Amino acid sequence: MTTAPSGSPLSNSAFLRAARGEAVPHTPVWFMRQAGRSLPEYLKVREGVGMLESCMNAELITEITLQPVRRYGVDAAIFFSDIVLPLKAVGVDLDIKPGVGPVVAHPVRTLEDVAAIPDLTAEHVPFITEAVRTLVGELAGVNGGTPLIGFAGAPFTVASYLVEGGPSKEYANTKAMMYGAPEVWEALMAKIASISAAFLRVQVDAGASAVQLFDSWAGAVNRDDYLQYVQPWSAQVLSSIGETGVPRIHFGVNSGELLDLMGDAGADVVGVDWRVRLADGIQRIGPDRGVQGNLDPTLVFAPTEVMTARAAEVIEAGRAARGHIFNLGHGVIPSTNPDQLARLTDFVHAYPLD
Ligand code: 1CP
Repeated sequence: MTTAPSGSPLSNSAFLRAARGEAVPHTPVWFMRQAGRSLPEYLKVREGVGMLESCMNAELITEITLQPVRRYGVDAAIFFSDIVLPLKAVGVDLDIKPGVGPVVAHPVRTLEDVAAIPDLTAEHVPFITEAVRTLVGELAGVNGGTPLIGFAGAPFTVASYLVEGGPSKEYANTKAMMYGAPEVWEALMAKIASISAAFLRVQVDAGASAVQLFDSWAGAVNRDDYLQYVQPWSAQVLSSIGETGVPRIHFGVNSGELLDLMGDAGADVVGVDWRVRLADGIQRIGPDRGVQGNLDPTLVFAPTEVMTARAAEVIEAGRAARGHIFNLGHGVIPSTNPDQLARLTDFVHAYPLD
């Protein structure tokens, strides 16, 4: 339990202040998937190194996590890893294929399949502890103290890869299990909740200042199904680190219909997808939680003045929230020009809040 002591420069960073709903000197900004993807310096260090291999190498994790912080001066670093890394670490046979994503060799369909997945302990991921510790030390000296965000995948989204065997559009097998084999579904969700909670705990114990739970594909279910089959397990993950006091961000794509429920799962800050007007998102989330988001990630391909005009609208709308962390409404698109993200960061930092 290593939350930054209150009053410390780190604890006073714009990112952590906004996450707690406190006044900020400028709107804090970071970008989902800012590490990796579009950066030439990332592509260079990844040459000849597989994705999972790089996620298990503390030196590479540290370097890749720091790259966007150096380049953009963003207000937070996101730990370089993947939502399926903890599964790999406990021995699930999977790979992350370039241009595809996570691919699971033997899709999970039965209680026996679930029972064969071990629980995660810190001993499975020593490279995570080492990388987080190094990063927290390095980031303390960056821009007066830059927080590190740890992350994990939420049970529904991780389950979708395990059950489908890879990326999916309809989540048909996942939802077939959810509706048709509730005992298998519960066992699987309980297993992933335990693994994701342990993965977050390792990162927080090593010094991460905040966490984000990615339920990227939760928007595939309606409100009633979310309440019955998804939310209890995400709530379990979020509450498991509640006592550490680190802010918890919860995000899903296409989650406009679920924003209040994702907040109720136990988030301090709810990430808003770019399809939702931020003002509407704030209404749905309510006054007790902060918001993160939500510029359309394709706006970086527009002329700079169009992008910044839209960013200004997002910042203005964000003022109505209990706290606003500027971000894109989903991850950085791989073909993004890093210079546009640099301009966007500078614009958000310079935008007057008085
Ligand atoms: O800034 C960062 O990039 C931090 C590291 C990070 C994060 C936070 C990676 C590295 N992945 C993630 C989270 C993640 N992984 C999510 C949630 C965020 C989101 O919605 O974008 C999801 C759904 C995944 C699964 C995943 N891993 C996909 C999506 C596949 C699909 O279903 O469409 C993909 C393409 C990956 C591979 C991956 N993860 C990360 C990188 C840099 C890559 C590319 C792999 C490569 O370079 O070979």
